[in-house]
This record gives sequence, structure tokens and C-alpha cells, in this order.
Amino acid sequence: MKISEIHIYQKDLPIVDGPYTMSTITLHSIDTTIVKILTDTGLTGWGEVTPLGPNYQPQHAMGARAAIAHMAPGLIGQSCLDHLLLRRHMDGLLDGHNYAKAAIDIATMDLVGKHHGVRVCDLLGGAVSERLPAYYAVGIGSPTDTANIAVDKIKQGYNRLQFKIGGRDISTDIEVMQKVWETVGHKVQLVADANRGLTAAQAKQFSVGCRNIPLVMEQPCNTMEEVKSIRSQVCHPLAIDENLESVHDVLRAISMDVADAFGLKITRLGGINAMVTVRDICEARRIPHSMEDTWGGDIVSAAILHVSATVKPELLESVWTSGNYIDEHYDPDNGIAVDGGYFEVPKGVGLGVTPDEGRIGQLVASYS
Ligand code: 0XW
Ligand code: MG
Repeated sequence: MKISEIHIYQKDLPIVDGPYTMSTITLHSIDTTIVKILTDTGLTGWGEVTPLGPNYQPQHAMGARAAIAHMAPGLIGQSCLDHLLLRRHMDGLLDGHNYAKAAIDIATMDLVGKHHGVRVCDLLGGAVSERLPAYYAVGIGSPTDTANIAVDKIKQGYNRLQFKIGGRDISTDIEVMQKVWETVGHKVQLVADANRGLTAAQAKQFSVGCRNIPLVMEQPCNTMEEVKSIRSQVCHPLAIDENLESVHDVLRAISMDVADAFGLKITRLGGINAMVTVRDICEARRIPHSMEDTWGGDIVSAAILHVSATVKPELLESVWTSGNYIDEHYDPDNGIAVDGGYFEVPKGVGLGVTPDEGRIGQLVASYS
């Protein structure tokens, strides 16, 4: 089975009940890139990558499309049954740019699953879970509004809630978390995610101010070195997320003993197969981790669920997709969204989603 055509689409994803506010960015709509790969056997595979705006991390939507456009001519005629050889071929065409390569990797695995008549998770060692715990991410807000959202999300069945902090007076973040704790307390796992927005001093101040709350501090500071510097001075477990841009970074984080858990984003790491490598490293070192991505629609969301289905349950902290923040599913019959606090792993072969081509935005480039 060889690649015969590659088509690149662009679509804006308006944020339902937006804007989505984090320590460093506020977003109203997010630009996604969808890749459609056709093969000489008549199969179609789908991939997607959705950077979270141009300054969340060193990735951006136009950069993804430019990277894919650069590689596409060199991918025509390549076998898509050999994902490792294809990734090495992509590395020979373009150094780095894991996030752009992820869209190709996801489409490739969709095709391999369809070729063999199995789901993607069945290609990754097998699903141990068909129902996956979801978490909800609550944007920056006031103490009362945030606590009210927490109450509502717990009623919807979530048992893990992430609260964005940073980008304002740290005492306000402490006030928000104390209000949430007072309102919902022991009913749910609590995470405070600064998305790199705190200084080491602010992170220590936040931990002291919330020492009565059993929360996880996620990516408090900008670099692994800063997170490492506070690790022995805070009274909360630490998770890192944005610092993990590659398998190398995961190995470096482990060698530095920088955190207690990881937040893993599938496209940032390089796609399904890179995420599986990190899954196995985390299993070997018994490191709990969440499975997620920056943003995106049903295609990347399905990819997240298929890898998540194979994670050892005791290490799977939770799963996040943007399915509940977007206003339209690509696949009207198998859209990916949380139901009662859980995701169901797609049942169809490949990714298990079939985008309606009227819902995937505009065609911006084609290669054959
Ligand atoms: C909550 N998320 C998975 C959604 C946004 O991409 C940010 C991210 C996070 O955990 O930082
Ligand atoms: Mg995070």
C-alpha cells in the first residue's frame, strides 16, 4: 500500500462558550490542519494537527501546513504500511517539526488499521480499556464563577478537573483554588495548571497558599530547570506538560527527576507512534500521565483515545480532547466527546471516524 495523493485542508474551530483563557493566551477560535492521504489500494487515511495558537509553544498552524507541504512531494510513492520507515523518511526530508509529522503519522495509522481491518488501538498492543476517564479544563476566572463551573462539571460526571492559573496576582489563583476546595473539595481530583506562567517564587507561594488542598501543580514554571528548582520546596506533586516536546525531552525529564507525572500531547510528541514510545517508557518507570493534545477535532481526538485505550489503567491519570469545546464534529455519526465523564474508544477500523468532507474546511494544497 503506497501513498498516491496527499491533500491539506484548513479549518477554523470556534470555541464554544469561549474564550479559552490560560496564563499566557486567550483564544476564541483555533486554526486546524487536516490531512487526507489516498493510497494506490483505494484507501483513505485522515490526520490532523492543531497548534494552540502561535505563541503557546514553538508551533503554529501555518508552520504545520508549510512543513507538510514541504514533505508531501517526497512522500508520494512511499509505503504507508511501514510507519517507522516513513517517519525516518520524513526526518530525512525535514528535521524536527514533530507536530507537523504527527498529522502524517496519524493518517498513516488510520490507513494501516483499515488495510488490516482492525482499530488503531489493536495495532498498538491492544486495548485494555474501552471507557476512558476524562478531565475538564477550566479557564482563568473568578473564584465564584470557577467554583460554579466545578459544581456543574462534577454533576456531568467528571472526576478530575484542571484549573488554569497564572498571568495574574498569584493571591487570586490561591483564592480561586480555596473557593473550589471549599465548594467541591474531596469530590474530585484537582489540578492547577499554569502552562509555564509562574515564576519559581510564585509557584512556591501558590503551594504554600494551597497547602491544605491535595492538588497537583501542572507545569508551574517555564522550564524543567525551574520546575526542578522548586521540587523540594513545594508541598504538592508536580506534573510537566509543555516541556515534553519529544521523546528526548521525556528521557531528560526522567533523568532530571523533575516531576511526579507527565501531561502528554500526541501531536507535540510526533504522533501515535511517538506517543506509544513514551507510553512504554512511562510504564517502565511507573510514571502516571495524562493523554491529550493541544486542540483539534474528531481525527486527532480519536488518535488520542486509541493510544489511551492501551495505557496501563493505573498509570492513566486522565484523557482530554477538545470535543466538548468545538461546535461541529467532522464525523456526524461518530463524533468524539465526553459522556458522563468518560470517553468511549471508537469501534470502527482505523481511527473509527469518517469525516464528512463538507465539514473539514477548505482544501489548501494537493500533491500526487
Ligand atoms: C487542557 N489542555 C489539554 C487543553 C489546552 O491545549 C491546554 C492543555 C493543557 O493541559 O495545558
Ligand atoms: Mg497542561
